[in-house]
Amino acid sequence: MSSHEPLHISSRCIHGGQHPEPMTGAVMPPIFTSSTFVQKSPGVHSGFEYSRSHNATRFAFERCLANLESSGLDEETERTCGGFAFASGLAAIATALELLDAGDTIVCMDDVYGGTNRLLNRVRARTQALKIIVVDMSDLKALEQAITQHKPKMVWTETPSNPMLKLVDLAAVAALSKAAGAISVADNTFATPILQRPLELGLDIVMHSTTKYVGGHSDTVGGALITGRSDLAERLRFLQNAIGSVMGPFDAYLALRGLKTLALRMERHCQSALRIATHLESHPKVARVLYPGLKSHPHFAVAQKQMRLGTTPAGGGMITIELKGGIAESRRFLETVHVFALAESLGGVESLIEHPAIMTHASVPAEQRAQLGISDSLVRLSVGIEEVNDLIADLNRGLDAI
Ligand code: P1T
Repeated sequence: MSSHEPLHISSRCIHGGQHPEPMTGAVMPPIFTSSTFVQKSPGVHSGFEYSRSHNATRFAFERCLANLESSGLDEETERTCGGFAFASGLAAIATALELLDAGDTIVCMDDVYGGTNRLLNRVRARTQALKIIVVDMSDLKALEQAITQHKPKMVWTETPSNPMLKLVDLAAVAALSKAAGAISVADNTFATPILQRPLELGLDIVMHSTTKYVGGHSDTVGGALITGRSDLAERLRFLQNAIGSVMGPFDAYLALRGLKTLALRMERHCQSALRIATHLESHPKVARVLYPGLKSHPHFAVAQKQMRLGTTPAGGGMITIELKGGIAESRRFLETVHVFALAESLGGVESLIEHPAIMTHASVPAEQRAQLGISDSLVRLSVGIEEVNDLIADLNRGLDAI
């Protein structure tokens, strides 16, 4: 089913880029485990040679995600598909960075997943001599100035950002990058294509940790890149195969299965997160609530414009709070809650909670963490799809223990 058919996004989760399996008519693609494919004569084959390069289960997932992100390149022909699946989110990021040459400059959002920060500053600055300019892109003037001054080859953004949930105006990032001849990339892990589709706003590449909402069940690790530009699709297809950090067929099966319910899950994540954020905002033990769906969020206007469930603005499933107190209070709170599991990661059906300074963002230098506001009293919540009153009761119990 192609993107030319005017299906709603929730139907595209199920049908986007999908066709019955040609031999049996199976509605879901089988898990193709074969590492290699027989040839009639050297170089004469059915389009499938070797599973790193060609895997039909992975292709089905790549086409569906390409369709959801409005790539326009989601037909069942390997040459044109605009979706690429990797062994992890970081493997996807690492492959995207290979679009750059040694010594190039990248302008990067200041608040990004700790692993993204680590890969750029502690690996690629050394091995690829990348010059990394860090900017708070919620300030468009600062972004414009950085682009003018440093002439980057790539602009890397993340919105909502991890863990401070800052919002970046994607249409503005796309326009500024394009004018400067830079490739623009948006990490869309937190919003998912249900809430925001960066390619429709002019971005060149979308990145996902499919470990999170896309997979949705905390049972697979994966990543993806999606583009609507056929020149970049060709280069990414080459790099995906040449570097080889591909998603395996079992993970592709789980990720595709996860996509089927993405729209349904996001609706519930958003509803419950808004209820919880509103509740926490008036709780005496909570100093500050950051949630893009609350009027008090500093970038509420961008959220209203950019993140939507259908036509209704929506804030997503992630909430970051600052507790009153320090590390002792944070520990007591996190040790007491039990419906929220204390664990890294996010975006699964189960609610997760974590301490960014000690857990997901420990690899960010302390000075940069302090600048960003990643303090000892900061806690990040991934609101799952359990009954919301159970979640509120659990958080109340934790806050009572402080
Ligand atoms: O973990 P991996 O699949 O390699 O994805 C990395 C990644 C990239 N981008 C964002 C926005 C992410 O949140 C992540 C992974 N994040 C966590 C594990 C976390 O708990 O924040």
